[in-house]
Amino acid sequence: MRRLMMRTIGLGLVSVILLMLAVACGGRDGGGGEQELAQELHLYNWSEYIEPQVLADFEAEFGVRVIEDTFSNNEELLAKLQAGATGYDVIVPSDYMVEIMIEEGLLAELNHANLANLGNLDEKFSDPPYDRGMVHCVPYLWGTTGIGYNSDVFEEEPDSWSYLFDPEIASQYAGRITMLNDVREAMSAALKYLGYSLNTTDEAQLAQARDLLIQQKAWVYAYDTEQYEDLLSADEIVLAHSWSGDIFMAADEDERLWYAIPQEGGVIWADNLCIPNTAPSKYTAEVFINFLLRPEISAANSNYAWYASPNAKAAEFIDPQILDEPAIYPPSDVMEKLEWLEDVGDATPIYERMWTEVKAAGP
Ligand code: N2P
Repeated sequence: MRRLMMRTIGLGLVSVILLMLAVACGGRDGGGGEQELAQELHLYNWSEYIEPQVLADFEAEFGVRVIEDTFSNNEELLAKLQAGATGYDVIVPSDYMVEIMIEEGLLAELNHANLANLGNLDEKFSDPPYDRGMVHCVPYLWGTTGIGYNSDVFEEEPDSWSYLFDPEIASQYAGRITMLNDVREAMSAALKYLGYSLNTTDEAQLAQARDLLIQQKAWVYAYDTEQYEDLLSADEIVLAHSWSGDIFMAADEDERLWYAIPQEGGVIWADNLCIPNTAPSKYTAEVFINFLLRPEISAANSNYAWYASPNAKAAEFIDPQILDEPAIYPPSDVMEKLEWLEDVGDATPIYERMWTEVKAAGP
């Protein structure tokens, strides 16, 4: 009898502990139980990369205020997290940077139970090589890197990296060229011009790319990732190493502007919605990401930023001008010439050193 009583008390204790654990897990956004939305969501994003009305709609529907802060390249985002920034709920790194952040243990795993709209994604994007099974991130928008230009200035489309690097051509536009302020992008442009892979880890090839970028400084107005389209429109520059959508977005206001994917090929990239493992409100971040996966919402962001969408269900809501533009959704023969950036591992410090040398060199 006494043994039976002890066993009953024992079992009772186990149940109480299990119940407490369940409540604790539920409260921590992970368990699928009742979860509360935070009052604020902190988004760390690229500039002009989300339709402001989308943020207003999210705020109105969920009562969560979105506070957005912007970064200018992947390395700035990484440095911020490495320095211990803990306030961000959602960040938007590119493909190769997702790989690095996973490796460094900076990202939380997503609870797919809170992401019912994941099925809206195109199959081609739903199992990315840098994050198999979308364990950590959800693709947001994708695009290419090429050359933005003022079409009044060029009789023929400047669709070659030689416009930026060949001394005979680039010198004609001295002081009127910008390059992306982005280590992997700038090195990629130079590497492609030289005929190398943009993921090379060969130090001699990287040194050649560095030397080319240093030689080019004589004609470069600025290294910039945020205002080059405005500089084009203001006639400060005529050629800009560019991300596709930024130019098309500006071309909507100034029809002289256009964008070319260089014949030699260039970068194809995808940016992703991820949650840092220090996020104050992981559940709210997942609700936000799921909202962005709605077809109309996803399309609204493409229509605003002029980037291609990985969301198959969004297509019917995307402006045909965007869907039918071969420089936004490139045909397969162009796609074949494009290369994804990958984490270059041990070569990363070599890229960083070369880039520092470029920045430090005199014009
Ligand atoms: C938006 C910048 C595009 C992001 N202004 C490039 N990965």
